[in-house]
Amino acid sequence: MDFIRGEQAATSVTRAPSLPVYTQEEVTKHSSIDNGVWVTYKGSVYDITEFVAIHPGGDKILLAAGGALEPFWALYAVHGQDHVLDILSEYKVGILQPEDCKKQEMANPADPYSTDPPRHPALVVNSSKPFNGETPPSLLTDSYITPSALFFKRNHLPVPQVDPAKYKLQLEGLPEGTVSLTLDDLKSRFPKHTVTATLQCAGNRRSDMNKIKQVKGLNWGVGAIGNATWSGARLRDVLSFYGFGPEVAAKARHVQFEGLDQDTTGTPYAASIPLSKAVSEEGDVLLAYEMNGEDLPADHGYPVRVVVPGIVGARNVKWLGKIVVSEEESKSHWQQNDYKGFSPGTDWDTVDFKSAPAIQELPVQSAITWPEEGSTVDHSMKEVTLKGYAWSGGGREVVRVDVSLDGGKTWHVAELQNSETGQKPGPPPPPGRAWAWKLWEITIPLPEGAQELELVCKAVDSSYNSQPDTVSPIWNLRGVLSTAWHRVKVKVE
Ligand SMILES: Nc1nc2c(c(=O)[nH]1)N[C@H]1C(S)=C(S)[C@@H](COP(=O)(O)O)O[C@H]1N2
Ligand SMILES: [Mo]
Repeated sequence: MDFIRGEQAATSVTRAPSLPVYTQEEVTKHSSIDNGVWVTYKGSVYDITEFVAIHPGGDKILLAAGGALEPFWALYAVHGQDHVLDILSEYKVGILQPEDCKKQEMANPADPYSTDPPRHPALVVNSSKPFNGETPPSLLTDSYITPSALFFKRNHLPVPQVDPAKYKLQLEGLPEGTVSLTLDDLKSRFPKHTVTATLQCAGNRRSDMNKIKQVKGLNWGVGAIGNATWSGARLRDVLSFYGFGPEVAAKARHVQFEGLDQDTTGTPYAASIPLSKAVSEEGDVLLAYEMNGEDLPADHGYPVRVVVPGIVGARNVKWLGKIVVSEEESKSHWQQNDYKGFSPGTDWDTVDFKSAPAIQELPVQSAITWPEEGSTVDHSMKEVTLKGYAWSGGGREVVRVDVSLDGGKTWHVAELQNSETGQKPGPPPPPGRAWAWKLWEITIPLPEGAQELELVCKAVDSSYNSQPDTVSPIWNLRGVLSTAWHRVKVKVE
């Protein structure tokens, strides 16, 4: 597809002789005069100065100023879509001199995703470069612990190749100065601690928001969530070992994490969490080297990732390269200009990312995984069985899941499962430390004569928070925090 589009772009260039021809040098020059932003793509020259302010990916676009878009779009393959090319075409101002085109082609790096690991074919792929895939709903609730191969994968960049023998974890901001740890240090110096925790992407169920009005982001269904056991060193043990104490605590407010995955300019994926969460004994934050009893898989952060139970997926930094104890939040794009919530009335022209806090603890969430949207329920069975999951952020336990077959007019209480053994219910988690989801199930008699059912679920957490009934009032331009009652329509035949 990309190839075909490329051909078309090239053809239209030759048919538009009226456009001026620029050299690479001229394009670069235009990007420095009056702060204009010119770029090239497949032989055409674009003046995108006015587009910069409304670019969904923020200032990142400035990195391409004066040069070719290709290496960036190879990294952020979400751009390879017709509507993106349509937008770009509006800004076309000329064509690039053929000689410079050739030079560019030769300079373009090979596919940075060629070393990504193989993935399970059952994953529903949202984007392949970077790889983003979710667990199909019906598989999601088949086991309390999500098998690693089927666990959703959310990558912003190519998966970095890390040699465990050469792996070094840097630690900054402590009295000891900069410390460097090997994988062996991490495993041998600190007790191994295991936590069962659910990880959910801020964009889980974004597709429900897209149905109301288009949002920017991967079109996740209900499967950008999973539950795993994670083992590793406690972050607080590591910080204390290297001198964290009241003196540091008096000043520092955040702990920043940097990944080893980098964009074309060498900028890593990064995020931060509040210091209090990082060092609290009840916080259970791990520098995890195992997932479900095995080495972390490549997609999930091999050899070490941070697991921050109860906190949005984005802060659970994978392929961890650096930890910084700091007075400030991470300066990264993902901490500052993404993963924040806004009013439904805020659009890309008015949004001010500085005005909203970074998402940390997630609100209460639940979804129906069975039956699936549009499926048919057998009338002769006289009853219908529904399955799903429920989870809340910040260690708040899900205490109840309500289910309706009639769009929310009448309600039934589902049975909750919170352990591997399928005990209903298993032993309760310590208060404030309910990191893992609950699966739920319920069998309800079919209403007389119904031909269609609107199945609904909603969960209540230990703070008696519940989910909003509709999407519109929580719609936001980035499509995060999509937690309205989950509704699934099925036919009865
Ligand atoms: N280094 C790094 N860490 C990262 C990411 C990333 O792209 N790079 N993605 C984040 C996001 S947005 C999510 S939702 C989770 C997903 O974790 P998973 O792929 O193990 O499911 O990882 C987070 N940590
Ligand atoms: Mo995410």
